[in-house]
Amino acid sequence: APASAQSPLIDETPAQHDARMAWFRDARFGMFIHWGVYSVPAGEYKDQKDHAEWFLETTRMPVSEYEKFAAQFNPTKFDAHAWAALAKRAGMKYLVITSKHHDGFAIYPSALTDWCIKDTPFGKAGRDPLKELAEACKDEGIRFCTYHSIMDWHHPDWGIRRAWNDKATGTPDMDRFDAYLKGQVAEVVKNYHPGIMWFDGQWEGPWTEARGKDMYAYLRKLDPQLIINNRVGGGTGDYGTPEQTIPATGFGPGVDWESCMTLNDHWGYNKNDHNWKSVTTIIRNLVDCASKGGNYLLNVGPTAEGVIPAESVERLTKVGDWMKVNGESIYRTTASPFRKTPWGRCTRKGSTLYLHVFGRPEGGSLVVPMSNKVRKASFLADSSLPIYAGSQADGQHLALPPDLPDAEDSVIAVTVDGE
Ligand code: FUL
Repeated sequence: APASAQSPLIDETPAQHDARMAWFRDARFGMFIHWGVYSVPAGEYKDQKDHAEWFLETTRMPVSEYEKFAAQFNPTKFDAHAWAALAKRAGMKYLVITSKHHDGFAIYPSALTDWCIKDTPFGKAGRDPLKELAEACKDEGIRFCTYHSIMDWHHPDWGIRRAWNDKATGTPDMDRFDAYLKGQVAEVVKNYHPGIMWFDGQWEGPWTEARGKDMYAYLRKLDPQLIINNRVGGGTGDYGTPEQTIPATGFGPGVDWESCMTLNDHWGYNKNDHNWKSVTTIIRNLVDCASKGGNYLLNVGPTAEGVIPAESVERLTKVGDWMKVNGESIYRTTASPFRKTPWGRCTRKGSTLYLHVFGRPEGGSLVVPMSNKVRKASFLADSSLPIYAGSQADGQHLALPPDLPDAEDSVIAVTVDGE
């Protein structure tokens, strides 16, 4: 669903809207974290190996059984600073962690339910993952954000009661549920100050359009600077959220969006999933998003011990190496002035274009489809490499050296004449 360029629900001038969205637009790259009691079974149930954060729903385990995972959730290796530092090392500017997923379990001590970290050995030892991570993010200069599911398979008042919810009694009451959810997101906003409230699970019937609009307005009143994604319900929200895909041409001018994607094939930790994306794929996906005016939110699924899988760390570190050299072609950029080309992508910052060369064109001549003449062109990775530019009928031709500096994406900063 397209996000509205501007929320109709809150009095906000276009300038105020731009100011509120500014950090998000500048950031371009963030870390998604799916972490909860489902990390304990790590995807396995009986002889099945493909479960993850949907464990309760896909196994149909009785809620009373599922609740027992809480007693095993003791992430003694959790180091909030290491997580925030990894995001920073990767070149990410924000992170979004699940304060509650569809199973209803809150990863922070909620005053409104016992189905939360309070019920785990970790919580009983006085630890609060959200508090620790929010503080670590502040120290590392990473914007802290939260994902909070609307749908709740555990709560007795969620309007579609699962048959395997053997704990729930009475009749579901969505007004009561709405009040509970508002109470929880208010806890999160007041105690941890997220930059984004990333809603999800709004699609089930009992959550209406009216409730979505009301929730949006409620949260914006609580924190006027808060950014809310477009999964709050009612088609409202500040930005679009394509999932596991990058839109062919973006969302058009003035509409913000963010593609979220897994690093392997699951969001929550699955110990049998070894289908990791390559560093090249990750970098090119990030560039693809930026070239169309969007962000890339890349997921990690930590273990129940609190460890981000080594395969994720390894890849993110390598992406960070590329970002150290080429970050200026990503942060604070806007969409490419022209459609994607056979050789790669383009991002833009004022009169500077960044040409992202994924592959050296045959013959070594890069055609940039624009009439503006090239004033200056040089590789970010090695400014000593010569690039010869000339104007022809189909655009500007750049003659590239035989070897490009970067196998994943060699970036050429180009200054052009005119608008
Ligand atoms: C989906 C959820 O159902 C998945 O579990 C995951 O959180 C993804 C980001 O959004 O809609």
